Amino acid sequence: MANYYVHDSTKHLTLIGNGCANKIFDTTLVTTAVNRVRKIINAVSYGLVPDTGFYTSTVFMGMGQFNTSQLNKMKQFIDSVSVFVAQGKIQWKSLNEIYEIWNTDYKNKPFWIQCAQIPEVYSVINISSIPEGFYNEVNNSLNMRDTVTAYLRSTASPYSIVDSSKRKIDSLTFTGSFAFLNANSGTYYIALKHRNSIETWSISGGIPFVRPSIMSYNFTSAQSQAYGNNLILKAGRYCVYSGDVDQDGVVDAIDFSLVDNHAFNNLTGYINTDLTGDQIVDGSDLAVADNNAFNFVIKIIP
Ligand SMILES: [Ca+2]
Ligand SMILES: [Ca+2]
Repeated sequence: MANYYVHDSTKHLTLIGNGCANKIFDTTLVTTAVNRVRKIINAVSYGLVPDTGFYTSTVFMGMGQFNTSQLNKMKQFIDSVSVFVAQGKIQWKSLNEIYEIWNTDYKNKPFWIQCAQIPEVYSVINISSIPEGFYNEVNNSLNMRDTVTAYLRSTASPYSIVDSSKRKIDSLTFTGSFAFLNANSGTYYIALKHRNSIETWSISGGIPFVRPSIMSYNFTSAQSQAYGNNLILKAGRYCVYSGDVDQDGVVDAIDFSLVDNHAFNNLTGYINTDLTGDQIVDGSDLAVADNNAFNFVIKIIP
């Protein structure tokens, strides 16, 4: 076994296999070991830990304790995580393969995390929302995935912020999984903020929230899903109003002039005046701002 632990001091590898370790003893329940794997998969998928690298996890038995009972547990563990392997969420790698990933694709660095650092108790709301300008009616998709911040707010004045979560809304499902670490069970408003949309709150009176659980809320299914019915219908889907470039809660001549200026200068890229999400500021963005300014679109909150 010793060879597996030899470190080549001429290579820049200094750390390997130091992820959340699963030690399987005679007394260890297989479900405990499997749940450890499930926890880190969930934490990655909900953005609670970084998803820009990979987590190496060692699964092993105590030295000198290799016996039939442990061998059987190891087999059960391997069978139990095969569902995650099939989903592409985990992979079996040799130490050599992990080293090669580290060596040839340095930007995808392995993370180091203790089992105890993986968040365990939190709630998730799968929130569906469409920024009006980003919605491509022909493809029934968003022109880009973009980041939205969801706040949980008290239903009693002054409607203070209880928790928040930032996720990308998927361009095909119009949904993001927002994890909330702090909020206790109760009734809250969801307040959605997006970089160039009108801030939009959930249905009057708030929504029930259970910790821990997985819930969903859909801002696209009906106009009444937003406080004050503050949504616009576009090709059968309700969208949050676009055009609040300066994020002051109103779409007006100031937003229009910001878009106008950038359109005149042919600006491109990830900029807030791109109301359609196609990375270009032009007449189509102006049309959205113009229309919503003309219609006095404002945020409507309790
Ligand atoms: Ca504005
Ligand atoms: Ca655009």
